[in-house]
Amino acid sequence: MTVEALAEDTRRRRRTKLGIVGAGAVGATLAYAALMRGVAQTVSLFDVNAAKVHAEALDLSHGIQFVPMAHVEGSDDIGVLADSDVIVFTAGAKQKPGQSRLDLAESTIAIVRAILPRLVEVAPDAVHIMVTNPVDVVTYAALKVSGLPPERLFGWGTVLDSSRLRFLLAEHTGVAAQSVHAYVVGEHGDSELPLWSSASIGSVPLLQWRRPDGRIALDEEARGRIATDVVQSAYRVIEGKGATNYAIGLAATRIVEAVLYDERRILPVSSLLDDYHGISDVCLSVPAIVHAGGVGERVQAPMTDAELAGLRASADAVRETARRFGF
Ligand code: 6V0
Repeated sequence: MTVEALAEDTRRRRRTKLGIVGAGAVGATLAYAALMRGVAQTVSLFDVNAAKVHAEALDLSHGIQFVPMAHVEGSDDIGVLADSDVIVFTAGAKQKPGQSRLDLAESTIAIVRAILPRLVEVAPDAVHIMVTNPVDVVTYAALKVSGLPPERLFGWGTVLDSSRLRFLLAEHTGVAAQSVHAYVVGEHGDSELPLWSSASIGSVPLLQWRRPDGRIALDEEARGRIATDVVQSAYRVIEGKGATNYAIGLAATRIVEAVLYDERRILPVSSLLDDYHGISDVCLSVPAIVHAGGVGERVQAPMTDAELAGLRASADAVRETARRFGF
């Protein structure tokens, strides 16, 4: 990077404001990860639990000396999010052991109805990223409630699931997760599916990757086990510690950066589809270009007939839940 480019990058970071709705396990960890990476000049937290949001903001502020220049604020007044550039929505009930993400829909949709119009009022130019589960249904509901254009509001989707998939494939093949290129698409939930046919390790198609003894590394049995592991990952973390927070905090920070710095990264976010492989009018994760305006072009990933059938089934599952809640 040239000196001029570095200076411009620093200036941009100084002007930016990240707003976070919900200062729970996910919201507070996102704030922490964002501060560590120096994503924005101001990180603002809003939560209905005044004691909790003030305490989180204070705790984070006490560490400000050790991170790139930033300011943290927290309030139970939504005005604290005024003029945010990006707002990440994490308010909602926590997923309890044994509870599916769809079970959470009713309470979270009520929160969306109550808060979204106010958010649009205080931060009219923000890009909104939904994290609250069930994220695909919540994203669809939020679009309807807010009337925002579909590119300006999208869901965190399967970015974390894809990162879990890459971690497991990296473990299985003995290469770095950063060298694995693979996407989980569909619902962030039980009907999601990995796109095996287009995945690769380095420049080698994943299905052709061989072990040192020459055998194919990812036969059908191994792929099935890994796909199940990806879906079960969150449940296992929740069973052990009551919530998932670190990976989602890091992953959410990545997408915030893609928006704030107009990075045009391809990320599997959940957005409103319009004739994506023939699928329309449902929010679902597919690889898409994320930039300053929010979510851009959905990348037409090549799919086998079985993968396409899986994506269609996932779309039906999400649509059915949305319909159950009047959307
Ligand atoms: P948490 O720790 O219970 O925090 C939720 C916070 O939201 C609490 O502090 C509440 O006080 C607050 N809250 C509730 N209602 C409101 C409201 N009306 N206005 C403002 N704040 C409110 O939950 P956690 O942080 O663990 O999870 C939050 C949401 O993220 C849940 O829906 C999770 O299921 C979801 N996650 C989504 C993931 C994804 O990959 N999409 C991953 C992890 C969690």
